[in-house]
Amino acid sequence: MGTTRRSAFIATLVAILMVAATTVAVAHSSSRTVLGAPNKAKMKTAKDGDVRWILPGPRRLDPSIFGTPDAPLREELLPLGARTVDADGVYVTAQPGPFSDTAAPITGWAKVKVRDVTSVAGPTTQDEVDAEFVFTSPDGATTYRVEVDKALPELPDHENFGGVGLNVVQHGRTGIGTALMPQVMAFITFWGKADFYVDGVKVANDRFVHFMLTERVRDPEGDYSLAFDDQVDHESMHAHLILPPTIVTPDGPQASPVPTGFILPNGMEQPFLHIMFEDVKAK
Ligand SMILES: [Cu+2]
Repeated sequence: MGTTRRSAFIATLVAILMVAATTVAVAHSSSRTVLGAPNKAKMKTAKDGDVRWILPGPRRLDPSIFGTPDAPLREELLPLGARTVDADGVYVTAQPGPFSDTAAPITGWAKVKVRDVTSVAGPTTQDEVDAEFVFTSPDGATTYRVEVDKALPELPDHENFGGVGLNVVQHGRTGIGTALMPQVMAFITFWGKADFYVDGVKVANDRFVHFMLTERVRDPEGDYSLAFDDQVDHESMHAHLILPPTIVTPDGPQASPVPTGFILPNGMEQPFLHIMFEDVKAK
């Protein structure tokens, strides 16, 4: 091979390698970003739509996930000590919580904008959340505002897609989020850190918040009970905002009741918020 031909050969080889490298880069720029990133989504509710406050109560246990009192399944998802049989013989959680069949109508609205860049949980995230939720207490006496502008890059107990996920299946037996919710398609989901206002006064800047726009798991035309896996309505959507009794700290999430000021019939202050928005538009 002459010098000229050898040079041409090497130049061609370099060109081929560069094209190959570029193709790989375009196809997927990093192992921790979603394909086609950034992916964006938006959701907003009607101004005077159907909004409901979930009251604490037992969660009926789906036999397809948890089995029956005589033949329990999946203790890793819910220990036997956290299960009981109620006065009517129904297999339920031993403690009341945010996944009950009881709700009260309230007023409110929400708007959510997200950017999904990071694909999986890790020490940092490029995911972005810009969300605002305003709603009243069941007696209408108190107005709450929840503002979220930070996605949590990772959680100690399960995968969170870097803070924002789009079109992901979660809950049920997926291991992502509580098994007390049925398995659902979440078109938008995020875990973030929120500022929390009560009657216009900022009372916290570190509340843990989880949001999902999902397939319907409660029927607003029916009794509004929480569906089992085989009852999820795959044809329509609604949105969930949940503030568990948890704050975000530099050492990770820690237990801390939400200062709702809402006193339950037993004299206790409700320590969480679980708000449902039924009239949603998304793109
Ligand atoms: Cu969820």
